[in-house]
Amino acid sequence: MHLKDKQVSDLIEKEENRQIHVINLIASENYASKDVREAQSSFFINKYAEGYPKKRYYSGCEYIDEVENLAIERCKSLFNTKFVNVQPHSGSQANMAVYFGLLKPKDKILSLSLDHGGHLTHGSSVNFSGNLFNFKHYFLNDEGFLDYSKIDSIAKKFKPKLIIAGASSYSRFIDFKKFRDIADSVNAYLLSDISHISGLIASSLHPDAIKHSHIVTSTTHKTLRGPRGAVIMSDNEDIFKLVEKSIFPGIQGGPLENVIASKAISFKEASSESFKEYSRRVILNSKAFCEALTMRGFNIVSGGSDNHLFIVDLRNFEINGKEAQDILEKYSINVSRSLVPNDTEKPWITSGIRLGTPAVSSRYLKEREIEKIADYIFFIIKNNRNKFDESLKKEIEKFISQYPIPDYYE
Ligand code: DSN
Repeated sequence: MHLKDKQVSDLIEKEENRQIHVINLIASENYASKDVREAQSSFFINKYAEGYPKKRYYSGCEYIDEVENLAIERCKSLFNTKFVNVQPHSGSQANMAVYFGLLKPKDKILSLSLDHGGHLTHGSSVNFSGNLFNFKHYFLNDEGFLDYSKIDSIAKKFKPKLIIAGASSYSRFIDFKKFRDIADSVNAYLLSDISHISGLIASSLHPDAIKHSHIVTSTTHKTLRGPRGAVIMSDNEDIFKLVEKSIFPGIQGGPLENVIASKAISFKEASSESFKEYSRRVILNSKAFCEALTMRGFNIVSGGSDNHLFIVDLRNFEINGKEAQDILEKYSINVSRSLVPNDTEKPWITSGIRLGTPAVSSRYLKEREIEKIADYIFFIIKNNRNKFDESLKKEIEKFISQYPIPDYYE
């Protein structure tokens, strides 16, 4: 991309070059197609369209309405659901819209604890959610799995108005039906936040959430491989209407229609057979990665993965999550530090790292290459106190740049 503004143009070029030469294991990142990228820089960027299709506060919205309706219809068909809002700018705003639409400040919410894999917007004390609502958390059991009978007994005592199923660092299948049964037994709403796993659900490779939930939120840029943004889905019209009103006029102004155009493209891409094949590869790679790291002495929380990510508990390697993230970054491997269950380190430090396979699978890496990456990680972490090895960094960059970032996925 060449812009007239040379300073910005240079930075864009540098970032492209960085992405080409980095092994990206950040579980929440991916490579959107060229169509998804380019629709964001289209003329839709110029348009104000507060409101919804056919109910806008501005004139000139005929094509905006068409593109937003197209995104809605494609999303409905992809997830087999009745009502969709494609306007949330982010997963955080989608969750905020649900809380504000269905609850009052100080209402009780039950969710997964942050150090066991939850999310900031699921009640962290440093987030609006934890400040405005009364959260209680459930935890993983000692084996690193969700314990549904424990969640049920906490729900019975706490009597929340809303239960959140969903995580940002949980490597196992989530049984949304069991969550719904628990929610029904205490007369609570069930919000399923499928931000991480929505691409796998769309590919029918993870148990469904939509039909079991009152309301569902998801980002669009993780396993779904679309633009940065989010959607809200529901099969219940009354609940959906409350949440829709909460997005606009409740918390957002003008929708980003250029991003909505990109969302429409990504929903079509995700409904293809090749996307299903891609999702299958994501999971196979994640399982292969866990095995390869386990063989090299790493401890994986819960012992493995059913989805696109997993958490490595680094305590037996005597390195914390931040140190591991920093040293791997020096060798052009991107990971995210992660709390492990019952972590004694602060969230800025952590005792683990989260690894994910959505991005490397988009570059068509398979088990053999994953094993090689596991070797690199083992070698770098084991020798982290040694002198920096420039030739190893060059080798890693050469290795990953043999797998181009695709413009299109066939
Ligand atoms: N930042 C995202 C993640 O990495 O999981 C969640 O918001």
